Amino acid sequence: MNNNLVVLKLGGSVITFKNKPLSANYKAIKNISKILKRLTTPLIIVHGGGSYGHYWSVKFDMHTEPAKYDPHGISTVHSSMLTLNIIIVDALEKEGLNPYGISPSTFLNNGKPYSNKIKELKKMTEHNIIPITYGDIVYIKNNKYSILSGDVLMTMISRILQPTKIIFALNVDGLYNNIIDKKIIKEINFEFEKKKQRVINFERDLTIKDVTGGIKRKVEEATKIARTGKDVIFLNGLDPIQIEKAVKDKQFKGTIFKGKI
Ligand code: IP8
Repeated sequence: MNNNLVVLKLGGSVITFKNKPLSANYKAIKNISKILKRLTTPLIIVHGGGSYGHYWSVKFDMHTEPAKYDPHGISTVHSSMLTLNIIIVDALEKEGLNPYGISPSTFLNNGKPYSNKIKELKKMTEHNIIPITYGDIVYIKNNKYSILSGDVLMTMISRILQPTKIIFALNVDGLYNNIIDKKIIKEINFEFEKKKQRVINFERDLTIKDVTGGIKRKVEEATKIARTGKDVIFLNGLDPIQIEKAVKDKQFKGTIFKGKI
């Protein structure tokens, strides 16, 4: 089935300055928006929390395990994510695109993916809308909430919609095989996984802790998606021409997790 659909995760380290609380990287967001304007493929965007959601999640001690968190913390984390979502929506609108921000709570039922709702995202893209969802604090059940990472949302969306391209935009060029010579691993396959080679990246997250697990979580989710048979691409969102190249099947700088069932 050719779905002709791109799902793009904009990492928090690309769209915000993670070492400065509540600071969006407007320039990076604008540069990405300009590139997205040049694409014609239906697109769904997921974005991370960066110095918005992660900052407040740490302050209120909120995590990815469902628990009865401080209601003020729940409200604060969620509203900070709405603020960041609006910044991205505004930037895309300025480029003449038609973004539509959606809270990820919409896709959950008792904390589980609600596939009919996720399928609606695809329908929206067929009529020139770009749905933009994000990592957030979400209601699970029995007064319990949890932080849902945008990386986990990528897996949920990819499993249900089977996109043609699944891209994680990071603040580095891809995954490196070691920290000294900084050589990008071009392709990761299951043989690679078996060797348990270490992958190291350079997300410089000096002040704000990443409550959803940073690069480790991304690698885990990319591996889960690759197991469904889909390739997953890691590239540098601060060099957004790489997004255009990847979408247009041109050679790009980055890492591909080869899909294999
Ligand atoms: O940055 C986390 O989303 P992520 C969202 O995609 C919050 O892991 C609220 C911390």
